[in-house]
Amino acid sequence: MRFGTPVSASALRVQRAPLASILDPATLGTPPLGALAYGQPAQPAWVSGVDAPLLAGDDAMADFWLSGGRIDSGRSGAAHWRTDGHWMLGSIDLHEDGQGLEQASEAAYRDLFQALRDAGCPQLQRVWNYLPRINEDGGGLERYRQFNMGRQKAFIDAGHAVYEGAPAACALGVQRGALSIRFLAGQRAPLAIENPRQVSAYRYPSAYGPRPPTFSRAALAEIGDGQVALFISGTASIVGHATVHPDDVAEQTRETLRNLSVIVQAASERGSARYELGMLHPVVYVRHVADTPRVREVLAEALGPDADFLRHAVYLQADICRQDLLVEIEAHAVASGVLHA
Ligand code: 3EB
Repeated sequence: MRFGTPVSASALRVQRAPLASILDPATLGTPPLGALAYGQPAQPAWVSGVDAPLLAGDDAMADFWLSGGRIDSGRSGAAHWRTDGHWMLGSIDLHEDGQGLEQASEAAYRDLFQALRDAGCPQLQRVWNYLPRINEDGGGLERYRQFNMGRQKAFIDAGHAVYEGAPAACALGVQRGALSIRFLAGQRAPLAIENPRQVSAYRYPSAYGPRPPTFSRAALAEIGDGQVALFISGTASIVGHATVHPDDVAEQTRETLRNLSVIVQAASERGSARYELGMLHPVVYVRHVADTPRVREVLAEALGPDADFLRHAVYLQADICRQDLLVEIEAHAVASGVLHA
């Protein structure tokens, strides 16, 4: 395969392709802005690995982020980043080294915000968070809840929105390794989208932890050449603020699809770009490997066996941020249009 490059210098593109396609330099002209490789360690320096096991024998896939300009790279504390002057892609892998996950998360996000300043891309568009042992106790508080405390503190200290206007994000649990954060930033603040079926995560009651999570359900960003990107955060079987169908992976998958449909519809009302489930490039995270066939089956029943959604999907094993959640889906899509002013 060959990567399409953006028409204008300030534009951004994203393409999902087999990771192997980058190992053949003939197919790759100049290296992209960066890539997220699912289920694989980072290969060239511009690739960030998402260290969650691939499911069901799929080929290793990656999302390649392509931009028009000349690329500079840099480092801000633990954050490594690449920018073309318009867009940046960064990654942080921070070992806790006994400091506790709250402190490590605060430190990681402090470096993330420093990276945005150093690279000259002040507006966070999308964040991918991977936490080792996310549901384990971290000394009286679940580790995901510790992460939420450190993350929110760092957002506040950096002057970034923790309620309306928070970036789209996902937060998954991995078995081992470092706290891993991947992030995309640009020049203009994206338009945050909420899900009318769900309480905004940043308004979750304190029963879910002393500090709420800092993310919007989705975000829309004009990415140049008349295209608008939709970034959908990790989406699960939550209605209001409660987990529904706690012990039923099939029903959780159906509920997650309902939430995705509602987000796609809400996003289509915020500009002239029209989104449909079939346009999404999803990552499906399954807590129990043994549930994978059932999740695939339910998606095929709901969407049709040849659905584009299924053709585009990457399946990974990961823990979800609540013990009772068995599946979570995040996605992006790109469509022609402009945002409403
Ligand atoms: C939820 O809806 C499920 O902490 O950044 C989804 C997406 C979830 C992002 C985050 C958490 C996060 O609350 C969990």
